Amino acid sequence: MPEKEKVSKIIELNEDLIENNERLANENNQTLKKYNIKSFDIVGAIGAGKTAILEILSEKLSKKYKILVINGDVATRIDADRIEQHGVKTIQVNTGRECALNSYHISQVIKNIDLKDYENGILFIENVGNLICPSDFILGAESRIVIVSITEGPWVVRKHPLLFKMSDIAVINKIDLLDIIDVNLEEMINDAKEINPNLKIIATGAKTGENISKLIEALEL
Ligand SMILES: Nc1nc2c(ncn2[C@@H]2O[C@H](COP(=O)(O)OP(=O)(O)OP(=O)(O)O)[C@@H](O)[C@H]2O)c(=O)[nH]1
Ligand SMILES: [Mg+2]
Repeated sequence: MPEKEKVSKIIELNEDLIENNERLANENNQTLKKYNIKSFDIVGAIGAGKTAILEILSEKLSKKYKILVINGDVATRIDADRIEQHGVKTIQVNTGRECALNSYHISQVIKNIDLKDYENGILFIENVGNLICPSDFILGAESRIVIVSITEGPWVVRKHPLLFKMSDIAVINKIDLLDIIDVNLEEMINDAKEINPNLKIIATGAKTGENISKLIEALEL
């Protein structure tokens, strides 16, 4: 096959993949809505604090809501175990060579559990730590939260516009380290606003608990 045809075949395959993913994501969304489950897809850089934030949210919200966390991780269930220590049920999905969850993973999980157990509750999905791969694969959650931290450098927002465009809430975490890391938080916030003027942006310190209540407000929980 000539090189040009090969390339267009690959593009076609990719488009099919994304289209199929979207179709299944819509089905997931409908299923979750049927049970009135509020769902959040949490994406972000490796080590930005996704699990740390989920630990605090689990602690603060589990008395008010039934909560399920789906943890995407390449190989381990370290994050799921951390979250379970806060009395919240988790389901681990190991993605192996895949650098993001996709809607098939989520559909398999929600098909194999009794969603009635989480009726009127919350589903948090922690995606695999990655700022690139998840942008192509929506999961069917109601809202997407992107989490970065100041330790990824002052340009982390600007360098990953797609995820910020596709998200509803942006969290800039680890602000307890502002004194020792040379970044301008205002500039990072402005970068995010410029990319997506509709974003709700919260700067948090998961270690200290700073602004977690603002995040809960932004999540409307
Ligand atoms: N100082 C400080 N450390 C934090 C904060 N949030 C998380 N950490 C630390 O950063 C490290 C990574 O945090 P995780 O919560 O595992 O990050 P993650 O985004 O879930 O990481 P992956 O799932 O591996 O992508 C841990 O050692 C946390 O204790 C924070 O707000 N401030
Ligand atoms: Mg994690």
